[in-house]
Amino acid sequence: MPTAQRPVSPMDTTSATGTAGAAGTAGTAAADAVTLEAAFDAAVAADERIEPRDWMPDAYRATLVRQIAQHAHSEIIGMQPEANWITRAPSLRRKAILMAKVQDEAGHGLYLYSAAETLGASRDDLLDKLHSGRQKYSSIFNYPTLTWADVGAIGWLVDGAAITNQVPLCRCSYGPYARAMVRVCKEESFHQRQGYELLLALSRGTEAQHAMAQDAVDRWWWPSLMMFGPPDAESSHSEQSMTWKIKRHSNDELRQRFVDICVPQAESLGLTLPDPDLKWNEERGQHDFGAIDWSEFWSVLKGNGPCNEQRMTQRRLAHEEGAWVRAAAAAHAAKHAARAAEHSERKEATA
Ligand code: FAQ
Repeated sequence: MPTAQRPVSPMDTTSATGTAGAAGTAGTAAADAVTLEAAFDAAVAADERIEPRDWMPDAYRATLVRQIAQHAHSEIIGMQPEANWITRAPSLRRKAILMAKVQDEAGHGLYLYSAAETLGASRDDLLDKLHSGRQKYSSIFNYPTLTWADVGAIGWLVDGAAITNQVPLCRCSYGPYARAMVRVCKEESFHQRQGYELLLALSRGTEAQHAMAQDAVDRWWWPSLMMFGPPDAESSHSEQSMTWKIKRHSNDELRQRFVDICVPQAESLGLTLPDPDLKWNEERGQHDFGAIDWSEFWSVLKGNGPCNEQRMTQRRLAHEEGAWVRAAAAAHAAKHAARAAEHSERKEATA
């Protein structure tokens, strides 16, 4: 059923069925809810996109706002670890690339906040929840960038993991999120390649440069695997999110896919992945890999990672320091709206 024929959002539910108007008994309201839910389920089952004007269950909306907000927060907090190296990039070329990449991450945050707004969320409220610790951002950004090689490891591994997770999100059932992901993935692909190329240059450089690249990979490998979220058995949202086709694959499936992609790439880089248990399993047609330290993951989520405090302090400061930009943009928009209104009034008067 095309989107246009589906029941529309809560504000318009009376027009959706034509029966729950002023008279609206409890019985008809319940019947309407069943109809609305059935239409939603049928659309999801048929792989159709749910659009902002469509009716959707409250829990579907809340799940999307939670995930999209967490994703948006990750993008803007994720600017910090790499921004740390912009002033110290070893060449103008590397500096230009890194600046473009960090700006892209800001842009991803903006697309994602806009996608959350289509669900009725307010950007101010989401940022407030981030700043007060009521919403999360990705665990990965609580690790420090100690050397220049970390910029390469983030590009190769962190952006690589992000792409593995986000390509299936291009088929997410919620239209605005899926469409935002298409552009984000194109940019992440550039990010992943620049990281790989940076690490390759270091790996093929002097002995000290090679060691620096290896050290960065050693530190970023396990946190990158944690990015995919807890094991399926401990993932509270996966089952429902997969039924709703928000998520298309489980956390463990995507993590396995990422490991299988990285192994040959590490070989080409001339670097080793820091896992003695990593080996090809002929029977499964996939790599076996060692146990992930989930206690570290949960501890980082609780705020005890190496950089949680620093990241949040910096984020709150950036928000405070940006207050004048938001005020100026709002004043500019108000001035334009007033001028446009004045213009159309004058046009009407002279017509
Ligand atoms: N970090 O039930 P599940 C990037 C939480 S973007 C922190 O499995 P779900 C680009 C989860 O929220 C990186 N928390 O959850 C870039 C839940 O807690 P809650 C961000 C995590 O949602 C590169 C609880 O654990 N990407 O890197 C994490 O079904 C370089 C139970 O988990 C996205 O956000 C974690 N890693 O699956 C930027 C992608 N994992 O909310 C700058 C979109 C789980 O109940 C530089 N998100 N939790 O309190 C997703 O695909 C999903 O949300 C998952 C988690 C897969 C992350």
